[in-house]
Amino acid sequence: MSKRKAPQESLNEGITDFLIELANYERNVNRAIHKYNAYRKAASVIAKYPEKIKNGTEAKKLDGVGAKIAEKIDEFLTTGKLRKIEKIRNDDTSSSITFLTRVTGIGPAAARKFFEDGVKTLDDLKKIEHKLNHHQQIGLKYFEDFEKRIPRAEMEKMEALILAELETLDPEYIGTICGSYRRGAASSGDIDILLTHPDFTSESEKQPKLLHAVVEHLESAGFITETLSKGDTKFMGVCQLAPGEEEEEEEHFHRRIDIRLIPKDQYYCGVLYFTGSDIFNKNMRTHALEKGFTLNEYTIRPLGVTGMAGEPLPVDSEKDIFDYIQWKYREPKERSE
Ligand code: DCT
Ligand code: MG
Repeated sequence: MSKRKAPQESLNEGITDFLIELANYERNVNRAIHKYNAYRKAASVIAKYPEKIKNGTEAKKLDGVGAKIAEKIDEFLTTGKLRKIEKIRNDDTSSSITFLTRVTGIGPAAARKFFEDGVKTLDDLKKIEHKLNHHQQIGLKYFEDFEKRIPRAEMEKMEALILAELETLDPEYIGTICGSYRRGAASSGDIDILLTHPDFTSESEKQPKLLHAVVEHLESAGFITETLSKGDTKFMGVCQLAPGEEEEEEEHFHRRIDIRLIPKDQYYCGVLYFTGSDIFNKNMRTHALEKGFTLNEYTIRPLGVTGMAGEPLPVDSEKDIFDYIQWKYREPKERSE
């Protein structure tokens, strides 16, 4: 999961920017995930709105914008700022915790603990480097690189490299780069790869080798440079493309990469989930429930009259999942919400 979302470019950028700032504050400082979701949802629906919003009443007509957010929009539009945001920015606790959570490996809880121990800045972290775990140390080492979004052209090169390596290793591998890249985004925060192989199903034995072989292969190719964590089904690490041939080529920074090995029968539920967006996933799950199905990153299951989930339904494509819940298929590019 990437830490920094792409800024929302729209006619109402001022509004969406402050909503995203409030969302991050609720998640990182207050650990109020419902408020985080509410602000994200409002920002996303406003980003898609084709007109310049004139006041809170107009915004309130949109699904996901309630009275409190409408009030904030009015304050922002009349005064050009928001007192709540000013207060958050000037508050030492909030600004320090928000900053610390930008380091990969530091979540809201760890950030608060560091803050309480007087650790507030990058320099403070460097001084206590020996107290950080390996993931956090790498997060600190590549802090500047990980803050940068990955241009689509570079994502395309990495996709080509990864898929070519899979093909060499074993042509039976199936790999998909999911996340914002699959949704057609101009830039991505990280690389989210899903991997499967016909030999690996939810009925078969675990096959960590299928994942580890790919990781080792990408390491010897010089592409994967660091490991943050490596389990039987999930690898988290760092990668970097070799410098390009052409002189005017953009510099290649270190990037965050996650690789997940998924049983073949669960692959398309996984691809759907990890393509997102997170808001689209929530809406799709809600619709699935209305139609009597429970959907998660692994399976889709029918709900019985008692509300008990039945056996997983067979799935051979993303389209199958849309069909079960009687929803019109949406291409990845149409899944921002
Ligand atoms: N996801 C989700 N709910 C979350 C987090 C993630 O459903 N709370 C899913 C949807 C997107 C996918 O996982 C990958 O997560 P990110 O990398 O955080 O999102 P992204 O859309 O790829 O955005 P970015 O370009 O910032 O990486
Ligand atoms: Mg991503």
